[in-house]
Amino acid sequence: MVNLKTSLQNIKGYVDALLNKSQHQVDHWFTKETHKIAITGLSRSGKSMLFTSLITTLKYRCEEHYHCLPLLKNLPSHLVDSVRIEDVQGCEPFPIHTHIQSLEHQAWPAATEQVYAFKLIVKLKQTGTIKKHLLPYSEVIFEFFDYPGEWITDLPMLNQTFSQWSDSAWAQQVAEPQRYYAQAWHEFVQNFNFEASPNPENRASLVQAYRRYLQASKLGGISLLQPGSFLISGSGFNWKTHGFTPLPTKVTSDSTNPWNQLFSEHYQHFLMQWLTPLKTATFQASDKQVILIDLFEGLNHSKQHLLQLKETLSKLSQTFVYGNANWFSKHVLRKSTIGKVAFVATKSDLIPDAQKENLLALLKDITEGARSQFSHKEIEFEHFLVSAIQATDPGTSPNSLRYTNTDNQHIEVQFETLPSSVKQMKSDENFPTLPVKVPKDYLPRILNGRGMDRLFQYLLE
Ligand SMILES: Nc1nc2c(ncn2[C@@H]2O[C@H](COP(=O)(O)OP(=O)(O)O)[C@@H](O)[C@H]2O)c(=O)[nH]1
Ligand SMILES: [Mg+2]
Repeated sequence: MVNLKTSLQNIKGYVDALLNKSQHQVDHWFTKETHKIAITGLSRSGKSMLFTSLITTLKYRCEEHYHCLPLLKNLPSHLVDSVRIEDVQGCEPFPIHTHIQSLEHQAWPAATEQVYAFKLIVKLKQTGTIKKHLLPYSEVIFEFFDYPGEWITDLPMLNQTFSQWSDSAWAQQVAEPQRYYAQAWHEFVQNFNFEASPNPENRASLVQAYRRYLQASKLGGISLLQPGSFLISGSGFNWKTHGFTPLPTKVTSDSTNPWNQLFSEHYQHFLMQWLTPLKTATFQASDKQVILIDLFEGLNHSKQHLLQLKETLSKLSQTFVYGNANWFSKHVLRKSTIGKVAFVATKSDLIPDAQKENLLALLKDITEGARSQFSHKEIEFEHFLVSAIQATDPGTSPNSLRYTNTDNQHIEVQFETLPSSVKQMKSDENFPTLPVKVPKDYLPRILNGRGMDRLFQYLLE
C-alpha cells in the first residue's frame, strides 16, 4: 500500500524546492485571478453595512486569526498570508474608516450618495501543495462597488421613451400603496395649468412637487422611485435645470404640448448625460451576482408593500443580472457556463432563529417574478439569509429576542409567526421592525454575523 503521508511529503519537498528558486517562477505558476462581484440591492437593503462587515471579517479572520466564518471551506485560514484593500482606479475609495467610526459612536453607516469602490486582495501563502488544488492563484482579487440603490432603479428608464416612462410611472402612482403617498402630488397636478408655456418658475414648482412625492414615498418604504437620482445629491445630474416629471396622459398624448416637448428633451438629456455614462462606469460586467433584499421594510408596512417589492424586483431583474448584457451573454451564457445569482435577505438578526425558515420561504416567494424572467436561460439561483452584524440576542423563549432600542432600553420582544409567502400575509397585518441601536460591542457582533461564511463560499465557488 502506498504510504500517503510519505508521498505527500515528497511532493511537498519538491514543491518547496521549486518555490525557493525564485519568486518570479512562483508567480508564473499561480496566475492572478480577479473575481468581479456585483453585490447590488435597492436603497437601504444593507449594502454598505455588508461591505463594512465583509472587510472587517476577512481582516480579522486572516490577520488576527479570529475563528470567524467556521463554515468557509474554500479559504482555510492557514493558507492566507494577508488581506489588503486597494483602491480601484478612477473611483473614490470605500469609506470603511468613516463607517467604522460611525459604528464606534453607535450609529449606522451614513447613506451612500455616490459611487465607492475597493479591491480586496487575499494573498495566499506560497508554500504547500494542497493549496494548489484549492485555489491555484497566489492572489485572489475581489472587486466591489458600492453605490446608492436609487441609481439602480433608474436604469430601466434607458429602454423607455419619455411618454412610455411617464405613462407607466403615472399608472404606478394611482395604485396602492403609492397612491397614498401621491395625494399631494396629484392635487398639485390637477391645479396645474399645462396650457401655460413653461418658464423657470412654473417648471421648478412642478419638479419640486414631484420630488416631494418621491421623498414621501421613500420614507413610506416604496422601492420603485423614478428617477431616484433626483434624491441623491451626489448624482451628476442637475434636476433643478433639467428636471422632469411624469405628466397626465392627456398631456403626454399631445405631441404639440409644450410641457410634453420640454420634458421629453430633459428626459433625453437625463439618459444621455447621466444614466448612460453611469451605467458604463458603475454597473460593469461581473462573474457573480448577489442581490440583497430587505424584507423587513415591507413586513413593517403592509402586504401591499411586499407585493410592490416583488414587482420592483421583477422589473429590475434584467438590470440586476445583465450588469452588461453583451458581456454576460457572450462570456457566461454562450460558453454554456451556468450563470449564478444569489438572492440574499439581509438583517436576519432582526428575527429569532425559529422564524428564519419562514423568512427564507418568503424570500423565495418574493424573487419568483424576477427568476421567471430567466426561465429560458441557464442560471442557477441560490437563496439565503445574512446578518452583517448580530445586533440582537436570543430571548428567553424560541420566539423572542433581546436588544437595545434607540432609547437605550434593553428589552425583550415576543414574535408572531412570520408569513412564508406574500399570499399568507393578511391585508391588515404588519410586523414592526425592531428599532435596534448599534451595540457598543459592535466588533465581536460583526465577526459573529450570520450567513457570511455562506456568502464567501458562494463568492469563491
Ligand atoms: N440589525 C441589522 N440592521 C442592519 C444590518 N445591515 C443593515 N442594517 C440596517 O439597515 C440600514 C441600511 O443599511 P445600509 O448598509 O446603509 O444599506 P444600503 O443603502 O443598501 O447601503 C442600516 O442603517 C441599518 O439600520 C444588519 O446586519 N443587522
Ligand atoms: Mg449604502
